[in-house]
Amino acid sequence: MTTPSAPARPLRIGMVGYGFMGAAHSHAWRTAHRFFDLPLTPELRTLAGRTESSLLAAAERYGFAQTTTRWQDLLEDPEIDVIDICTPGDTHFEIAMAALAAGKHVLCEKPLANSVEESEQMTAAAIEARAQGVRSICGFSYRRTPALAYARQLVAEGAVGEIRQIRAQYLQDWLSDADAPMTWRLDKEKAGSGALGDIGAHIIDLAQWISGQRISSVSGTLETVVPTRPAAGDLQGLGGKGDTSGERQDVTVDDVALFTGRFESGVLGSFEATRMAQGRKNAMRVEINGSAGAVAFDFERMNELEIYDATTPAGRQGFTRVLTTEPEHPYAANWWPTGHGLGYEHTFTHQIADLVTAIGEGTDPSPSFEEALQVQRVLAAVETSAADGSSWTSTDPQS
Ligand code: SOE
Repeated sequence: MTTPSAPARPLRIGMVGYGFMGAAHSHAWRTAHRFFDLPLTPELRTLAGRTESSLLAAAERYGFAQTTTRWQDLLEDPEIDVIDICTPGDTHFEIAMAALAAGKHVLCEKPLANSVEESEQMTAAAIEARAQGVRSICGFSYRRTPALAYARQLVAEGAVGEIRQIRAQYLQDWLSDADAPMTWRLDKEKAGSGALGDIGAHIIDLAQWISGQRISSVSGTLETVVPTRPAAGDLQGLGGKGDTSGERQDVTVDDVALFTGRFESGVLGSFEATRMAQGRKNAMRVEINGSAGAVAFDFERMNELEIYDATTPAGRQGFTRVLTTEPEHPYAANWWPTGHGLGYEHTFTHQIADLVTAIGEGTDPSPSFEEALQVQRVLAAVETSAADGSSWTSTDPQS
């Protein structure tokens, strides 16, 4: 009889929050080392949250060894290496700052914080901590979708030629029902903004990452389509059914965010983020049109990338649907045989695999807090522009 070789040194995780993102992250921490060769083996040590009963149930389900209702306990535990922040945006600043000061590696959900000021301080703290070998990353998990990572590769290789236009949409419909109940995602104090920061942040990050260019100015409009919602109700997934016989509360964020962005090179991009797009469940779409071709992606078909080669002879031109499940595609070789697709959860597993590799190898993972701060600047500029009648607004901190 033979026994498997000893596991790599442990990397102990303390997580704050256990909602949708807590579930996605803990799944990733549990599985990453089973599919990727990692220098360290993640261990789910302590889960922190406010409500003891649901916290205990979540810890059991997700596989954490222990729980605490004080997130500060995670920082005081010398055995915890990483603080994973899966809470609403209004708590990111305090937890991340304390974690970095305590010398813990930090994974912080997106958007980085609820304001540029907080993001700037978090970034400064992350840069300082980096000098001590402390790593930090912001959870723009969609970067780890094989098709999107492949799109970036193609664009960098020049497959689309010079970029002419960028088009990005993030369409969901879980707020289409005017009687879906209030949630923290509709409260500006907690979430910072609405569709703009929740899902618009993803397409801003992706458009900048895939094109390799920053957005330097924006002109935008924000709209709250349903101004009040039932205060209570039955939350199912993200939306659900509100109690229409009771009190209604004000929605203090946008339901729809539309903006035009100008990239550093002068290229124009159009952006749409909405949770009101009836029928669109998680249609996160990015299209890059260049002088020599184009790439187009839709998360509702996440295992495919459409590639257009304008140099193909006329009559045979058209988008080619490439199944990005092959060993040649980013991350795919670690999973299933040819053609067997991946899902939403794998993007998080890839994020953890990359983060653990960076921690183990002593390198800096991306998206860094600097990159997340740039996204935050775009979000803030869109809000300023919208408040100012869609005026063109710079994302440059000096302007
Ligand atoms: C809700 O719109 C949400 O859960 C976002 O908060 C996530 O970032 C996105 O991945 C899925 O949709």
